[in-house]
Amino acid sequence: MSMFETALARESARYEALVTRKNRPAGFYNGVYTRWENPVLTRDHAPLLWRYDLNPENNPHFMERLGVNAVFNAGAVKLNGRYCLVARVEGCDRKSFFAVAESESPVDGFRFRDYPVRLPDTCRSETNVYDMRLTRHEDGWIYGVFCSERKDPDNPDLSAAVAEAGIVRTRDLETWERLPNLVTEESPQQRNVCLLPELVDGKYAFYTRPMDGFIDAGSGGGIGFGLCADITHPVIERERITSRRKYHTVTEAKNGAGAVPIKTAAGWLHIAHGVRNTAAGLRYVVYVFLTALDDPARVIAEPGGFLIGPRGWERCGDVGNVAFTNGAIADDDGRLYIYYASADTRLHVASTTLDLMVDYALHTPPDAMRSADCVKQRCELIDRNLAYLRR
Ligand code: M1P
Repeated sequence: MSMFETALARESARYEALVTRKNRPAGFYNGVYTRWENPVLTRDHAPLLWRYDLNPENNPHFMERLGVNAVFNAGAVKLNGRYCLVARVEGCDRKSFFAVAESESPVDGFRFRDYPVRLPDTCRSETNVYDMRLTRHEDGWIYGVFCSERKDPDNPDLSAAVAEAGIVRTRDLETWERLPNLVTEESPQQRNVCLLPELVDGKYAFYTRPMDGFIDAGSGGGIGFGLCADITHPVIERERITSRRKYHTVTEAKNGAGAVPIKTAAGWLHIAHGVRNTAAGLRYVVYVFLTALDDPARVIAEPGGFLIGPRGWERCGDVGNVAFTNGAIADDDGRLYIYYASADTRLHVASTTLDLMVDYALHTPPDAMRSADCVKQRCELIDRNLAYLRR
């Protein structure tokens, strides 16, 4: 066999072993969710087709021509009985794009389709796209809302950028119609925007994230909420703040929508992200809150602390100390799969149920906001436990 044939056979076998590898629960317990041992998507899940020139005449050394650096932050939806993830794939050239990976199982067996998503290219200055949230809307479309990023033309700083919410819609995750980017009249920048599956007062309802700049939330008070009458000319005139950023909590520096909110009998379940500053940089975690069914902007429960924080090797990667979600799938039987990425590098799954998440949301105490009050909160739990154990 030629060197080319040997390498192709070896890499093909390695790829098949990876995508057919069975997953199993990891040794982590908190009673709320199960972490699974293997990531569901990694850079190694990118098909050889995308990376190598498979013609030995062009590529006698079987060299990777277009490398993939990371596969992470995925929107999620169940379609035709299959678990579908629209992942953020980042090439070695730093540009991100979207690609659909699907499986019959929620926890393993994900394979990418042959081609990445060919997003309609409607704006020449758009440089990077990422983090699509998929909403199966009551109007019959599946919407994808994502970050559309371009260089800030008014700022000579090479890193100065402008983030907006791009919108596409599809019925099959194959053909995508692009709509104009969302305009939020009160906020110059937007990232982490997602669309509620139901109309509110006959309008399309978006969770937004008002920001002053590309990185800093600045005066943006937290996760916003706004209505738009016409999805084909999407304009939000006014944003109301839902889950607020607060001093000395997991959301102090920033927060943002995560998975598209899921309707439960107790309220809309939000699995969002919160950011704090540390001496080692920003730390991203996944946290939860519920909003009212009759007013999806009104928070009715917000457990203190985080649901998923980066643990063990999840802390390591391109952007360390990041746990981030933008997709979850709730099955008809109440099982829930939260797809979360670690360190902007790979995608994991955590499994739970809607009942467990509602119990978590309603019965986890809120943040007591001060060390002294947190100690009181913990001592009350210990008191109750000791009284119960000694009964
Ligand atoms: O690097 C961590 C995350 O940073 C951004 O989130 P935010 O806008 O809240 O800072 C996003 O770009 C996200 O993709 C990334 O995972």
